[in-house]
Amino acid sequence: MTSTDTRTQATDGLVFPPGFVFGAATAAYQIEGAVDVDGRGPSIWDVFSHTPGKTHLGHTGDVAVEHHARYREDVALMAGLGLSAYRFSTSWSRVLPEGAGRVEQRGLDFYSRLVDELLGGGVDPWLTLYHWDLPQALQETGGWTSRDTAARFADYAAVLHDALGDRVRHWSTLNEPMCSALLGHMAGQHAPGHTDAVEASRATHHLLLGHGLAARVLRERGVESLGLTLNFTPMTPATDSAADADAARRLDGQQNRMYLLPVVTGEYPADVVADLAAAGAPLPVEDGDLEVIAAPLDWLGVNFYFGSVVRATEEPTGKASAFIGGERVEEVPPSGPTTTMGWGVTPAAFTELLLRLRDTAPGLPLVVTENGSAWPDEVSADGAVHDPERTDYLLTHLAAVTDAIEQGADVRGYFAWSFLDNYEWARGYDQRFGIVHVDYDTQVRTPKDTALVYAEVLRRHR
Ligand code: IFM
Repeated sequence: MTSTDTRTQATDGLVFPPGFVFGAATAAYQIEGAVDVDGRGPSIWDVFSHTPGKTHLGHTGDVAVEHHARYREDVALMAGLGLSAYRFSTSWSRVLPEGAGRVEQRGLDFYSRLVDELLGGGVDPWLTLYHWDLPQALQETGGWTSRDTAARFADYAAVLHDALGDRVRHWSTLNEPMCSALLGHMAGQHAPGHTDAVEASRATHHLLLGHGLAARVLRERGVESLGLTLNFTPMTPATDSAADADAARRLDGQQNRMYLLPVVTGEYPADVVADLAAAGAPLPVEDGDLEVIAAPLDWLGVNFYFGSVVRATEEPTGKASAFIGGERVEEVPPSGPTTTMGWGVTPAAFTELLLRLRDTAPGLPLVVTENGSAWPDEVSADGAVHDPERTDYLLTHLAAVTDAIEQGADVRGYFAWSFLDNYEWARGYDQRFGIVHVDYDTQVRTPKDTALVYAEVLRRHR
C-alpha cells in the first residue's frame, strides 16, 4: 500500500457538511518575530519574556519563526495543502505602538500584504484582533485591570477594520480571555505575570467589555461574520462525592461558564460571582455593560485541547487557572497517552463540549478555532516528519466534530492549531504544535505527516 492509500484510508468516514471551513491557526507573537521592525512598539509579552525566569530557558518571541519576513512562503504552503482559511492575529502594538493614538502605517501595511497574499492564494483570512499581546504602554496605565483599556481596544478594532475591512470578511475580537485574565493576573504564568485575584476579576470584566465595545464598532462598519474565541476545558468530577462535584462546578465556573454565559446570556454565573465576592474580588460591572458584552454574534470560536477529571482536596493546591488562590481542587493525572504539554487525549470530551454548547447557546453557530496537540517531533532521515500521535489526535478529534454535528451541533469550521511550530508562550520553543515543522536554526518548513493527512481530508471534502 502506498502512503497515499494509507492517508486516503485514514480519512474514510470523515464527512462534513457542504461549506464546512477547514483551516489552520496561528497568533502574532508566536510566529512573527521582527519585534523591532517598522516601528512596532513593545507588548506585554516582549517585557514578560525578557524577564529572567519567566519562560522556558528564557525563550522570547524576538525571532519566532520569522513569519513577518516569510509570510509569502507560509501562505504558499497553506495554499499547497488546500487550506480554505487561515486564522491569524494582528499585533496591536505593531499597528498602534503606544496602544492608542498614533497609527503606524508600516504595521498596517504588513497585514495588508498578508491579506492580499492569502486572497491571492485562495485562502480566506480569519482575523483575530487580540491574542494576548497588549501594548506595554497600555499595561503601564493599568492594562486590562483598567476600564479604559476596553475603550482603547475598540479604537484599535476600528483602525484595523478601516484598513482591512474591504478584504477581510471574518472578524474575531479576543482569543481565550480566560487565559489573559487568569494565567496573566492570577497564576502569573503569562504576561503581565501578576498574581492577584482582584486584578484577575477586573481583567475578566474589562476583556469582555472590550470584546463587546469592539464588536459594536465592527458591526457599525458592516461586519457580517463576527465572533469571539473562548477556550473550554470540560470538568468531570473524579467521583460521585458531593465534594468532587463541587470542585468540578467551581473550576467549570471559573474557567468556562465565566466567559461563555455573559456573552450568550448577558449574565455572569451567579455561583462564581458569589465566590468572587466572598474572596474579596468582585467584578467591576457598571450599568449597561452586560448588554454590550452580550451583543449578538455570528459564531462562537471554540478552542478545545483536553477534558479534565477533577477532585476536591483538603488543602489549597494553588491551582493555576482559578480565581481563588486557595482553591481546594486538583486535576487527576490523565490516563492513556499524554502530549508533551502533559495533556490527556480526550476526543469524547470534545463531542460532549460541542453538544453542551449546542444546548447553552442554541442558534449560535460554532467554529472550532483551535484544536491540536504537541509531540516530540523530529525530521527523519527520509526528510519527513512522522508524527503518528498527532495524526491520530487530528483524526479522532475531527471524528468527534462529525459526531457532534450528527447530534445537532451547528459546527461550521475547524482550524488546526497550529499551522507552524511556534513560540508556545511560557513553554518557549519546547512544545511543537505545528502541522508544519520548523527547524528553529534554519527556519526551514517541512509539512509533517499530519499536514498531508489533513490535506487529504480537505481534498475529499472539496
Ligand atoms: O499556543 C496556544 C495558543 O496561543 C492559545 N491556545 C492554546 C495553544 C496551545 O497551548
